[in-house]
Amino acid sequence: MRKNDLQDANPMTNRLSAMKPGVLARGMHCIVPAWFLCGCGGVQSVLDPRGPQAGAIASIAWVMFLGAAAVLLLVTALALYAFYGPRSRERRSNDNAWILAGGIALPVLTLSALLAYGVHSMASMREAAPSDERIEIIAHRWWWEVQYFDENGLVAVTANEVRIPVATPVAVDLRSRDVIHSFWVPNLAGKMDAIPGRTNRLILHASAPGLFRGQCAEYCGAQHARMGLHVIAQTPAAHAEWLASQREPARMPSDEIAVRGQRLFGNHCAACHTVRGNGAAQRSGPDLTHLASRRFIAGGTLENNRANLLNFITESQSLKAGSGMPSFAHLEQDALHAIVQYLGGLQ
Ligand code: HEC
Ligand SMILES: [Cu+2]
Repeated sequence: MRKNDLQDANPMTNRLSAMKPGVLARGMHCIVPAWFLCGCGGVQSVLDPRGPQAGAIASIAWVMFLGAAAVLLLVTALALYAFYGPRSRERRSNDNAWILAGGIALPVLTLSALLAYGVHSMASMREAAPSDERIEIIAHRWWWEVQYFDENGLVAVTANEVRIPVATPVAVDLRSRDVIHSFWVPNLAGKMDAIPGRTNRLILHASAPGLFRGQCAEYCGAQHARMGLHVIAQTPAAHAEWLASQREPARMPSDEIAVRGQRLFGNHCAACHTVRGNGAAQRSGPDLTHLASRRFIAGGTLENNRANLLNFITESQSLKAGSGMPSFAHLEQDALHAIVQYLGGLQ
């Protein structure tokens, strides 16, 4: 496993590993204060909600945390009083009253209040979404297939990148092709499992435009850690424009090298990939029709640029060992360049 690849794509790992090991170890010895964790805010953090669903979850977390802290303080104060308080027999109060009040009434009241609050907040998370537009996400080991539907059916297919219009609740139906995965974009919503043979619905709702990282949250095999994704929330106008361009078939290659790349792609790659309009229509790997319009490849772990594309095609089995993408190190350099030239043109 090459450490640097992960660090490049995940600023959180970057920040953690940038700290000296001693600092991290010392941090673990004391109880890590909540604000220390907030320091990791922003990228993939539940403490930095960017939509109503994630906001409700963050509020529940804070209320539970403060409630638990208040109970801890009360119990600690009582324990200190018992140890160090006045000892005279006369001041001893009625033991049974203490047990009834502190052991039964108090927990029943506080826990019921927290439960009622939690159930109420959960209900507010089940927002209704417009039914004619939805997204279907199919989890694969170890990448995410993303299908966009409108009222007439399937519109476009992408991978590892989910685009949604801002300020609109979007229904996401989750399925799995192989084992149980879990879809989690902490800044926007809670976790939802993707289970083979089942469809689970989740609502994604971002209140402002942005790029939000997500991660498979259920251990699903060797490359589970490299099964990331990004959600891009954009203005409704930009979203409509983007969707219209994704709807189109792939661009035909214009220069000679890319034409050669297309032919090589047909020989070596079309058995697993779709490039709509160019003949390739297999689905065991990501749809590459508009590959060049995506920000990341390989489960959100590598930025999408020519160097990384070339690297991934030749070394996929060392970058993402065990994945369904074979390494193509045996191809000639100019053949690889032609393929990358072709892929780079798939806007
Ligand atoms: C045996 C099936 C198979 C063949 C053949 C294959 N691929 Fe793949 N490819 C995959 C799978 C599966 C993935 C997803 C890997 C992952 O991220 O876990 C993938 C991922 C990719 C990606 C990254 C896409 C993304 O959005 O993350 C690119 C680019 C790619 N393949 C290009 C190629 C090229 C070019 C060839 C031919 C030289 C090729 N593939 C041949 C199965 C295949
Ligand atoms: Cu997974």
